[in-house]
Amino acid sequence: MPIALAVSTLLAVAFDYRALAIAVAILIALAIVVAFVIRARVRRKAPPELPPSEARPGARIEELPPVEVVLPAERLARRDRAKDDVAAAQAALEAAEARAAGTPQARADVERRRRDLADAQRRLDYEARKVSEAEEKARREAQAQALARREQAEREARQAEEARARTAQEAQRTKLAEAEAGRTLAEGLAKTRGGFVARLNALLGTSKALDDSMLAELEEILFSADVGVHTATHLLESVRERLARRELTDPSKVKAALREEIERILSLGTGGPASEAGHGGLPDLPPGAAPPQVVMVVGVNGTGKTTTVGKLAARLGQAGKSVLLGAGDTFRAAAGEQLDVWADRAHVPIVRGKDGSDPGAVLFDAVARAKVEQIGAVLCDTAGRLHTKAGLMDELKRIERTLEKAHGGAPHEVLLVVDATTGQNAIAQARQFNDALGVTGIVLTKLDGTAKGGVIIGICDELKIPIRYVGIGEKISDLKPFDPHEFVEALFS
Ligand SMILES: Nc1nc2c(ncn2[C@@H]2O[C@H](COP(=O)(O)OP(=O)(O)OP(=O)(O)O)[C@@H](O)[C@H]2O)c(=O)[nH]1
Ligand SMILES: [Mg+2]
Repeated sequence: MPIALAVSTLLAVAFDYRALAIAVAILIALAIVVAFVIRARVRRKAPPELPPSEARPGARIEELPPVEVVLPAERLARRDRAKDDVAAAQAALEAAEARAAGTPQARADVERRRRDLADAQRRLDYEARKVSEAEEKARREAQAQALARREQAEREARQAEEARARTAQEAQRTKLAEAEAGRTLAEGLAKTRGGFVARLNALLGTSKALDDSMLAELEEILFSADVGVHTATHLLESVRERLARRELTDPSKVKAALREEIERILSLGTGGPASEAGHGGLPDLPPGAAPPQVVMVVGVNGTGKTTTVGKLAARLGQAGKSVLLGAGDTFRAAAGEQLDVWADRAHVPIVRGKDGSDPGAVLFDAVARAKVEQIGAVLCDTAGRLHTKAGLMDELKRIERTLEKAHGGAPHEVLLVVDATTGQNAIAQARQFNDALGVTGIVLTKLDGTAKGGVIIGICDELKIPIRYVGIGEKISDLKPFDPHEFVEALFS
């Protein structure tokens, strides 16, 4: 319009054809108005752009369950109305064509009806598309819901299955524990009780008079009781002193005095609170020390180190402590596998290295892992060695230093495992290991298999190192925290 006006004005100024310029301007303006009207009409009737149909991302068609789809009634009604409109427009067109008499007015009427029919058809296409899109969307949603319901049901079934498996496992474990229920301390000490203790009972359980021959026999029993010469002398002296003070008037009193003295000796070095209900067992970490508690298990070949590590892991685990095993015996072939089996039985993790690898490095890794995973205790198995071989003892010292590097203050416990069946040799071993490493506790194993259990009295008397546990069998529960009173009761009962 402004362009038309400008053109006519220019023409008028240039040629002074005023009337011509005005007419041209009016014609141009009219053409523009008509163009606008037509465009507006077309736009009003054109179906709007449709959004792309939605698809549920991630869902695979084959995993979607079949569903029934319910469409909104209003959407269907609109499509049906559009269908009716098409039919009506079609009928109107046909009527107009039939009426057409060749007049321009009739032709214009037919043209108009054709346009109406095209519009109605477009509208129907649009509504039909909307219906199928709505159908697709509703189907997807219903499928998604059905899928979610199915997944939920599967999840619940899985959880129920896991719970059933757990219960079965628990039952299995209980059965295993029952089957493995070790012997009592009294049963474990049966052989020792049948040895020197039985002889003591036979001698001192009589109503015979206390005379020199009885004392001579007592001396003979004590000296052959594997308690060691030093301790046997000590026990005899204590009896003689009390006899001299006339405190012991009959054999039963001598027996009671001996029991008392043995319990006193066994209590030496056991001072300080221990983690297992106050008697025996592994002591708690010193105040202020950060976990993990690192326990290094040492001893000569075959004393029961690996077995003790496994049994101890099970004990600590049952007491609620998290435990990790370090397979520091990389020397003996299959030592790692042996500890693996114990880790399985005790349900604790294990860090192993290759056979022949550096034991210090394996144990360093074990402690590092325990720190990262906040595990309460690391039990480090080591290769058995002769206490008389300096080179082998030096290797243990190196491992001890490595543990200290891995965790300040470690090892918190150096447990020496000694085999009770070796009798007096156990005392010699304990002395050598203590000199090299500073042993903090002793585990006396295989008490069940020997009458030489008296050695425990000699170890306590000579070395003053606390006995932490006693091993009384090969089963997982055959490791008992050492309680002097309980021990003496079991020995003399
Ligand atoms: N009867 C009995 N046997 C035990 C006891 N403790 C360990 N044993 C057995 O002693 C044998 C040796 O045990 P290990 O744990 O392999 O001994 P180790 O000290 O690790 O041996 P090395 O690694 O070769 O030095 C195994 O047959 C154990 O079952 C116990 O308290 N009583
Ligand atoms: Mg071993």
